[in-house]
Amino acid sequence: MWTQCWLNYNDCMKNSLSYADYFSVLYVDGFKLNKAISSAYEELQLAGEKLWGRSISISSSMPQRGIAFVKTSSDKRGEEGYRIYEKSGVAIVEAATEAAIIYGTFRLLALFRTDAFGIDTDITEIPSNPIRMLDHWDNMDGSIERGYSGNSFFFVDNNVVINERTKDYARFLASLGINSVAINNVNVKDAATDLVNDRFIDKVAKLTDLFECYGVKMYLCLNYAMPIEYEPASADPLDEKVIAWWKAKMTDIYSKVPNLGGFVVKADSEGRPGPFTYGRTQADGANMLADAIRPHGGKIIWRCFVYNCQQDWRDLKTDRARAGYDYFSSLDGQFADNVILQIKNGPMDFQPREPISPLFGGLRATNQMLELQIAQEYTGHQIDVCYLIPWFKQILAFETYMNGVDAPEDTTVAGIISGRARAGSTGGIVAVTNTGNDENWTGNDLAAANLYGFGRLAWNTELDAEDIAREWIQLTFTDKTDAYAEGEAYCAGTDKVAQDVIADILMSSWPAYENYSAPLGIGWMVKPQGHYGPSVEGYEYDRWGTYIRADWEGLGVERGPKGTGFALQYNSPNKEMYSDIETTPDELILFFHKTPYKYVLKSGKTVIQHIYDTHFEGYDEAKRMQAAWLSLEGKVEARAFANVSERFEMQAANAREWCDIVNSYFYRRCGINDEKGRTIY
Ligand code: GCV
Repeated sequence: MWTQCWLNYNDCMKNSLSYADYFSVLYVDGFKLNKAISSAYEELQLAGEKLWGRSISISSSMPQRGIAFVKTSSDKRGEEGYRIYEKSGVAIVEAATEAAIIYGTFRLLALFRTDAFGIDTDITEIPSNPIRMLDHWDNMDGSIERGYSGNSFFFVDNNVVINERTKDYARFLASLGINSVAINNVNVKDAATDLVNDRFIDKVAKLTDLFECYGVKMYLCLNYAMPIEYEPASADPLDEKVIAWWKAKMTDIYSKVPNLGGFVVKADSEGRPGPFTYGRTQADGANMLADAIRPHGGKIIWRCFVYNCQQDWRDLKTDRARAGYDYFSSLDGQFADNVILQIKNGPMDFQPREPISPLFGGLRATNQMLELQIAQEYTGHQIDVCYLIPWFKQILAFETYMNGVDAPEDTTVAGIISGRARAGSTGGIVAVTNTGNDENWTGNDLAAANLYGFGRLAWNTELDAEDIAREWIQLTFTDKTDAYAEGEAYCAGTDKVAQDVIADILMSSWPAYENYSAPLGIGWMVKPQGHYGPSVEGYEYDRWGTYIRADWEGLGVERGPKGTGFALQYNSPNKEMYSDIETTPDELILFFHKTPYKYVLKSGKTVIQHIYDTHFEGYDEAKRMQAAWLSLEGKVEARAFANVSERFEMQAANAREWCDIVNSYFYRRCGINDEKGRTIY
């Protein structure tokens, strides 16, 4: 079996008894009782039964007391927005589409469960982002690339699996208003190419239908090089035979899976073939597919993770950070309107901290999506706790100055991807997901806060990271344990002290991880390949373009005008800010500048003292968080307690390795003593 995460209707919220009466009848006005509407009804039945022992029947008219789904026009709230309000004893979810009704139903349940619904409730929700997506890197043999929570629940032994667990996953997505999911790895290999062939297409159709019943569009990752295996024997996007082949292929796919959202494509990246192979541009490749899919209403989500992964470490001029902008900025305005460029948050690769990709704000006439990673590839493998939502908030708030300093439009990253920055554009937000078939879905129980948090933030980028965490705690830790006698607080989710402890752990976790792993934006001091644990020079003499360039005098990559020039890819005034070491924010100084160990930061500390201090502090924080968690023994359900306790044990050991190895490495390099005289080896 598997857990229900934040849909844990094991509630011990006796104070919410007054809500029970809503769970008597459901009135459906203007919708047919099928697909997402019937899923929403089913969810109400499940929750009513489990929370209050009530069963709900269908009423043919507005009841005296109950719940109602009401269809309205899409004018005010768009296709996906909804209104939740109470009117004379009836809890009403009002929306234009079935998908919006199911999102609203889950929200209504969350309001009940957090005791936040009342006769004055009148909430209108409109999603911030058109596309709110999760990308799976699941392979068809069942493995997951960068997966830290078991194997795939979509694929086993080169086959597609559809079962109750798949349905529960769809419920999780709908409960957050996630409206898109790509189920297979962007590295499309082996059997995965056949997801669009007769071998698997029926199962793809079934899965797509299942997700549709939860308001979620399913996407597939596409093997761009596929026609090489067929009669065109080429993947040249300007070759007539290739064009005709893809047109026929899309027609065939959509005749069998008419509700498929479209395709995500990784091309010309890390060994994946692409248009460069034929001397064509990324726009040539994307537009060819976009043209073929256009008659069927699908989208092409084209990734910008294109760089040379065969770099010579001796080459000090080439800078991987530049690659995305160098390849894509000159193509601005050339992409078809059903193409969306998917851009990783940073110019490198999901490090604990990076600057924001200069493509945001560099592209002015192209649809863009922000790609984040909640799979904790570089942030602790879901062994270490690392609640990423505070980091994502910073990314979204970054001001790109796309239209100059005084532009009235919202030209933050959030503004660009939502479509607010440019009339007629579309976009969205996607995360590489952290789920697998582990009992608790996410390896570490606390990592589910990232899945929940991403979904909530994707829906509303204005939400506060700590509020999201607290809501997640309230909805998740609902098992009554022996620590709570009747009449007291009933479970960790409602116990203010326990809630504070968990919220504090989550909110402290990303800064702690950054402290013990990657100070001042340096990144990449991880063990190669696996990416868990320290190896300061693990990537230094390799081909990946991921160098720290440490010597006896200092460390960091010079990316200002006298170095690789990466800083110049930003709009003013960011360009000037990052070009000058004196104005570069401390937290990114080593990303942008080769900096002497004795350089004094804006904090007043030298670089080397900052390195020592943050590593000791990070390790101390890991131990403090561990002790805080252990104080919850008996208060959180035994399984979750054991799961997180075991992982904290590993996290403390990992933090110690990071602290001692990084500090010793730099001490040995520069010979400068720690001002506080702590043990460095
Ligand atoms: C799916 C990084 C990861 C790869 C991943 C790639 C990508 O390089 O380490 O595992 O491949 O990013 O985003 O395509």
